[in-house]
Amino acid sequence: MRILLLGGTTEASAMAQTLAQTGIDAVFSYAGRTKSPVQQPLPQRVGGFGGVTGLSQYLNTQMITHVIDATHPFAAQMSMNAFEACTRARLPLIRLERPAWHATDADRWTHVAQLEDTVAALPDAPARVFLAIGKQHIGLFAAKPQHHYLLRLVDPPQGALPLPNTSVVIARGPFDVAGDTALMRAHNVTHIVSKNAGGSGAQAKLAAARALGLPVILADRPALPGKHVAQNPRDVMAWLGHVADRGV
Ligand code: 3Y8
Ligand code: NAP
Repeated sequence: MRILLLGGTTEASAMAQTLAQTGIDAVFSYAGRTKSPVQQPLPQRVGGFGGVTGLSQYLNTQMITHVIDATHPFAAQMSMNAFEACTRARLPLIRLERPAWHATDADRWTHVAQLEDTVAALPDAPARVFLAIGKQHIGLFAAKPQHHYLLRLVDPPQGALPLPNTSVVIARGPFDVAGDTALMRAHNVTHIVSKNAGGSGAQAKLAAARALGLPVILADRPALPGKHVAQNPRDVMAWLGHVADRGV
């Protein structure tokens, strides 16, 4: 058994710990989005594979027997490529994914179908918007330059930002409620934009918004292919054991 673990999330790091403890032959894969990703307890590779073709070649040359897709729920391209490559190679694939967040009565959430729709959900009158969505999609908000945007990024931005009126915070999660509440107060935030990432690493801002009575615009996650989905490393290990029994 030789496992490819597609990582980049808290769940992937927990999965890596479990695999390392069991001594199963596995390799951890990062996209290379950040300058210095967290070191994992497994051999790791960094960078894209080169689409489905590149991933298929990797699976073959590295003699991978199972793929665990523990990428972020919004890392849809990687998940689609993994599904396509594993289907072609007839390799077992499971997605390790955390449940979506659900509002309580105390929350002021507006759900939109996808990240691109969050812009239209912002008001026209100037506001102070906490864009807690990372770096890759902030260009969407150039359509509403009248707002002040608080950006939280993992690494300092290279070059000019696509928005005229910003404050930038460089921080890597997981985040806590006290920190996110203080951050929103310090920047007089009036609106929060977030992905429905689920999990614990990015949840603090929702609790902070609830405490401050602030509205949250939440993008639903994209639909992903594949029928095997687990919500914790233990279920993935059971699936591995099960699949191994069938001699797959
Ligand atoms: C490169 C690996 C671990 C994993 C930690 C989780 C928790 C902290 C919260 C906010 C939201 C956001 C962002 C976020 C969180 C965890 C997890 C998570 C959100 C690292 C990491 C990589 C990335 C990539 C990065 C994206 C960005 C998204 C920031 C490491 C730290 C906003 C997602 O600058 C960039 O280009 C950043 C790109 C993809 C989303 C985007 O579109 O910009 N994650 N995040 C992974 C790789 O190279 O393969 O550097 O150590 C991992 C984590 N980020 O092991 O504990 O599991 O979700 N990551 C979102 O949820 O909306 C921050 O600020 O409130
Ligand atoms: P994406 O849009 O789904 O993927 C874009 C391309 O990045 C993929 O086609 C692949 O390149 C490469 N890639 C993505 N994840 C990879 C991995 N784990 N190992 C190797 N290559 C990978 O992905 P993304 O949203 O940019 O996310 C990139 C990384 O950040 C992932 O590890 C993800 O788990 C992590 N992350 C993302 C978010 C988010 O909000 N999207 C949040 C937290 C963490 P090739 O086509 O060349 O193979």
